[in-house]
Amino acid sequence: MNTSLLYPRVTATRRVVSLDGMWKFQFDPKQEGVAAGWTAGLPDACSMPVPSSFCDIFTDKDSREYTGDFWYETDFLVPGEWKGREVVIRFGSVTHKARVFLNGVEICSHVGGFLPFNAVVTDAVKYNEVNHLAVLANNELSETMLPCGLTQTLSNGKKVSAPYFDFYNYAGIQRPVKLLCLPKESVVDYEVKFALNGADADVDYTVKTTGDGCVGVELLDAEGKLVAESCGKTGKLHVKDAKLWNVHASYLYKIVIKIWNGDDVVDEYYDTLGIRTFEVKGDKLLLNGKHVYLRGFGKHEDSDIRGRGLDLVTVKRDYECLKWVGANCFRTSHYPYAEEMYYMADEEGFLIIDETTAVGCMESTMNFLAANQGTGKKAGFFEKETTPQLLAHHREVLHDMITRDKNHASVIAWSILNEPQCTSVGTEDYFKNLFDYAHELDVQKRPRTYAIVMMSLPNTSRGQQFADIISLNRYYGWYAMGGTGIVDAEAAFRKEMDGWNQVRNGRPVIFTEYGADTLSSEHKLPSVMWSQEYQNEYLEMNNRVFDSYDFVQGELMWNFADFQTTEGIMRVNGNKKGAFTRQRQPKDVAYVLKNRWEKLPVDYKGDK
Ligand code: CKX
Repeated sequence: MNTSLLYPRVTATRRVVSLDGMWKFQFDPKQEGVAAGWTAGLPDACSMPVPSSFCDIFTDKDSREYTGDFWYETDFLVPGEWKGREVVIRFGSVTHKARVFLNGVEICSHVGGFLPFNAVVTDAVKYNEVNHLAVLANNELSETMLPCGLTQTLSNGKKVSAPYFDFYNYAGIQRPVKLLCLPKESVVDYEVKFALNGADADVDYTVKTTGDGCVGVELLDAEGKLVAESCGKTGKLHVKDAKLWNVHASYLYKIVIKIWNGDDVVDEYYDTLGIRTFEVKGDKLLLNGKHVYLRGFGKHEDSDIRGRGLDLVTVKRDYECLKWVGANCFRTSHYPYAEEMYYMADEEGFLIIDETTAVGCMESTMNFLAANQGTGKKAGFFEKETTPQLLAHHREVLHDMITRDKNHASVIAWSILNEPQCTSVGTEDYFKNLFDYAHELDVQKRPRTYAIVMMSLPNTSRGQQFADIISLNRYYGWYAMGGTGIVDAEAAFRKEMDGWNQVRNGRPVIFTEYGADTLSSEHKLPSVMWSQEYQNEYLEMNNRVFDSYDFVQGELMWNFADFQTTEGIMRVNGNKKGAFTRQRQPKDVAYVLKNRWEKLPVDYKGDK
């Protein structure tokens, strides 16, 4: 069992071969594949690119909306020189469930569609020969798995997804697949925490390995010069005149970890490392001890045709747009993103609020709007017979997300849930368990938060007491009091903010969502809802409110770009709250944001 979630790297002791490309693919609506021997070869397969979501590639609706079991297969050769070493197939993500078979033998299974897992195939591979890899995946939603939803059966017998969340249930092998060759004794994980002492910094590290060999750790600067070294599985690297990682001014060191056997290097792993501290102090957010005001978006991994499949062109374009508009932060709503996104944030100096897949934790009526929110009366989502199962899965997701992402300088906070039903008593045990676990897992003790749905108010919201940052998703002027009602929306918004001020106990408040659906085709003077003019007016009203409360320390608009959802009367072929279109072109509101965010000082509302 190799549980290492380290990002794959080629070093003197490690090899990485990409298995991405055109694979074979077949739906299995009758779940007959295993019994019928499909692990040896799919009987009626078509081609399918990996990574990608299969859905939007097809031109017929049954295929796009397909819900159930589906198969992928490919062949690959394992070099003979790899004999005696550990051979692993690393999946960046398979949405939502996977069973992996190599040469007909079941190797492992995995639940959860947005984090990596390893299939250790050391004993199942044939060297210098072609190996046959088959993956049985499933994209059904349930209430015991994240994200939550239902799987329904239509009268024609076809299954469909009924998400409790507002994004399309894209599925497939959506992130890269890599074949790894590792030494038997290898680095499994490492973690770091930082302390700044005047101009210097201390990096406390812990390394996990599979054996007892001597561990040595080196820190190189951006020019490759050794600046600190230490030995042992735990230790301290003292960095003189440390160059700190900062917003839009990143500086990345390289950490090199080696396992030694006498003079021989048994394993070597390296990673990039930004030195920085991040903390909540009173109602301020401090990066390297200096105040920072967050501005940016909630995002999605979502683009035309590719769906949620990793597309580096889109990743790069998104960062270009984020820089252009003056953003410094985004939330990985509503799942951990592909690792490439975090490495680029480290490089570009962006701040990330890293979110688990806990979205849809409410029984909803229209994908995302719950009937019983805010009443505090009905039995809650976390008081079901199945809650223990959900909690166990949620803990696994939190564990793997923090394990995978904890060393990124860009990651400043953990968002443990998005818009859960959180007005009933059961919320508290569920939340406490996870919020405590996040602190246990993260040596840097990053602040923990969750995005609070608009119907959970200061006096009805249970669970907010566990958050280090209060994150609000608010839609005054859109879902509540929209159109001409926007005049009253502002007053109602302010009243609620006064309420949060009463219960926030000195903590900062940020907005993790605010936004208005807007069609890029619509202009209207005077404005109407859905027009670009209305989106601007909506934003101006929200900005006025944000600016008048000092404890508001961040604004992440919903959403960075228009994105796909399931079809329905509330959506025009997707959610249109983007500042950019789905094709990443600016709507008018992007210029309003740019104008504001470029003028706001980094330490806006900091201590004078
Ligand atoms: N928040 C009333 C979660 C997001 C949705 C967003 C929306 C909701 C609002 C909840 O995933 O897209 O409706 O635009």
